[in-house]
Amino acid sequence: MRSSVFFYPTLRETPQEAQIASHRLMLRSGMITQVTAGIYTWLPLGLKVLTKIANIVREEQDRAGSLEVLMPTIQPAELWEKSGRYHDYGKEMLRMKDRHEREMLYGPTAEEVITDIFARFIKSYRDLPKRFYNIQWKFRDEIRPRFGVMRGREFLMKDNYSFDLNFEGAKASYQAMLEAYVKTFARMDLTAIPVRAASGAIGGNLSHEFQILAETGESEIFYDVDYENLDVNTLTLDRLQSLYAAADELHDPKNCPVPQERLKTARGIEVGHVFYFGTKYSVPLGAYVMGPDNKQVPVEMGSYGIGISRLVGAIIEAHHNEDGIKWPESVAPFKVGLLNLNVKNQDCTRLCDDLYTKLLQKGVEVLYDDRDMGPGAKFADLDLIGLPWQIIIGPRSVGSGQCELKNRRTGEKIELSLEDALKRV
Ligand code: P5A
Repeated sequence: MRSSVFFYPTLRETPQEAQIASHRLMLRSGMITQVTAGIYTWLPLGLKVLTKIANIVREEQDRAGSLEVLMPTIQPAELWEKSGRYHDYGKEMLRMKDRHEREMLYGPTAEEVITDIFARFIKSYRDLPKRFYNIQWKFRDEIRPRFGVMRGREFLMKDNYSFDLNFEGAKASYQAMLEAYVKTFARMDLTAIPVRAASGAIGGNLSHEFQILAETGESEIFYDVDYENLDVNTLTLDRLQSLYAAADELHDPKNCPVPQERLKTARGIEVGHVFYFGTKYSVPLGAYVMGPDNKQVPVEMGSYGIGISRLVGAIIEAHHNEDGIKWPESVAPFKVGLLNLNVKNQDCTRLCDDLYTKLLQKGVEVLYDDRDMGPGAKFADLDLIGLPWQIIIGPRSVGSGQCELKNRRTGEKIELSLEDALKRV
């Protein structure tokens, strides 16, 4: 992609409303722009990252044996009246009426919709277990939308719903999701700590939040220092239950099982939340199956969320410096930034064009800064948007055949031949 064709309206000044780094950097790099409070347009650069994150989440959900569906954003109130949540949900739910005066809502989550689908199509224990997920926009009319995409009103969520015959099965589903989550976050260069959490509006009695440690995080968490040596790759539900880590609402200093000297407290960003809630939705919505003993039983359910749009902000909080973002390669909008220091110099431009073509032929995602601008502004933009690799070519490269390769993460710069640069990236 050529910068002259692309659209990423970068800002030099820090926008007034942005209080945390990720919000500032997303606005300054032209990834998003606000439409109204808590509602954003994803511009081309931001959308590329959002899509990459969604695809990693999708791959790991598929790998964990879940089936993707796409449920609507608009739901009928009727389903929520059955589960009893229509009145309980309160002002966070955006309600509306259609032309026939039927009450509708913009879905804040989809337990009711998916349970209804299950109830209509699945009748036998032989079809269990089943896990369905979708990646869809949700709306919650948050009192205080803030920090950009971190706490939006409209946000993109991956929500998965599991259906099992009994508690043992539901536990296995919960475990499968824990494993999928650990892998998903690791692929984005994030360490997410699973902590016990209150189940709130979703309900149930077993719930964990996945928290990314960050000073600007909205949640306070408490954990045993042993947690820091936890090998998340071999995480089991039993191990998790035996170790103490809790979200703020659940932490009780009087009954805390961890001695003071081992208890740590930190701030975190909740990027995922998993729930087991048994038959809370299956009973009122009629999701029963015929069991092996020929008796009808309500299915055991859980639901599992990941804040996909929030993750964009969380990754930036974890990976940036004062100059800009430092994208992990797996989610970077482009892998390489190719910077032409002097577009008026025809020989220099020929070298750049040639390398650009070769990179494209190799399937490397590259943003080629071919704009007629001073080098200072170009360097600043490239650091700001945070592509993992920068290749800098100037008039001096014409004689020497050398260019500069910079690793955005480490800041390391090396001089090397154009061919070697091509090989390296
Ligand atoms: C689990 C999936 C649920 O809604 N039902 C379906 C369950 N859980 S949750 O914890 O309420 O939300 C799941 C994740 O969505 C993100 N999230 C948000 N992201 C941005 N802005 C918001 N206002 C917002 N609210 C929730 C969080 O990452 C949360 O863990």
